[in-house]
Amino acid sequence: MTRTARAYTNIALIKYWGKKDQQLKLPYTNSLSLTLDRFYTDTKATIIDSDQDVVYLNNKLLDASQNKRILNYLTTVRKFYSFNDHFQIDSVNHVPTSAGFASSASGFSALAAAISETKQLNLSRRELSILARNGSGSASRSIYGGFVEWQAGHDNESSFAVPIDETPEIDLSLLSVVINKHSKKISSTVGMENSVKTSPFYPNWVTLVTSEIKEIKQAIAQKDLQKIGEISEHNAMSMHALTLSADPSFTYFAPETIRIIQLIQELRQKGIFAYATIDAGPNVKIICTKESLALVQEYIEQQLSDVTCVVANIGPGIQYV
Ligand code: 2P0
Repeated sequence: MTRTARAYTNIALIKYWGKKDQQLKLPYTNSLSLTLDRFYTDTKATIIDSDQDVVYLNNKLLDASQNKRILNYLTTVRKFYSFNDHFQIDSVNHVPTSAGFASSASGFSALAAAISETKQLNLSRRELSILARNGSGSASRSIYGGFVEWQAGHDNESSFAVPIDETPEIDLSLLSVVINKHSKKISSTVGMENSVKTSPFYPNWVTLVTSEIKEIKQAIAQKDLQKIGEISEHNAMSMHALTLSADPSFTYFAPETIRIIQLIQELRQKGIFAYATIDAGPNVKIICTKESLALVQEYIEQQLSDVTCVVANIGPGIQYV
């Protein structure tokens, strides 16, 4: 019987922001993430007697406009491994949009693993990471648990994630602060492309990431929480500086995003451990310790009424259930 693949989402501490190859999703820089335990996607692939794939997401059949990206991906996978089978994909997302995380990382990671399982491709985790990357860049990292580095590479075979520490004994929790009023967002694919093409600071970003990756890996090895927090926050702010300095300028920040950044600075002044990281959206993820978590959540909820807080801890790599 075919097993269902389960992949967890991840949060980048050193962000992936810019591709040198759009088709293969080869990034300009390495990136580094933490896999989370609360949010995951379960995906099963069944071979069907048809010349078309069908995709069910959360038990609903997707129509042509909704599943285009997944169908293109399945075509790519067939080409890679030279087979002609078509699939019924059953995917259930346990990444509620209300938790403020994108589901493409866990989604394409679970899909790559589900196809590998059904077709008995016997892929190594490195090969799975490559396959997942072709669906969505950040999915390459969700193959592994804990701290994970995606090595940029220079072609399809050399761009994959590697585990840094899959079960780190480190006192880190993540508080996702979701801003309930949302404006329409620019997809990360488009946002990063505009940043690469038009921000005068893009070459500096590449240099910065190279040094911050080295520094954060050292901090992880030394379990230096404060350093991990400082580097992560600086890296996230630098990524968002690329959007502001693009032409035309754009931002993922909402007014509440700035407010939360200020609150985090106030918390630090009070001696409470809290550092911000922000992806391609207005929500703020706060890196906390187990001790600071409740204090941080209480402070944020006191100051802001229309936000939802969700807690996640360090999570595992790909699993089969
Ligand atoms: C990251 N993000 O490292 C960065 C930080 C968002 C901000 O990876 O175009 O959905 O499918 O490769 O993986 C989101 O981008 O983009 C992302 P594609 P993806 O997590």
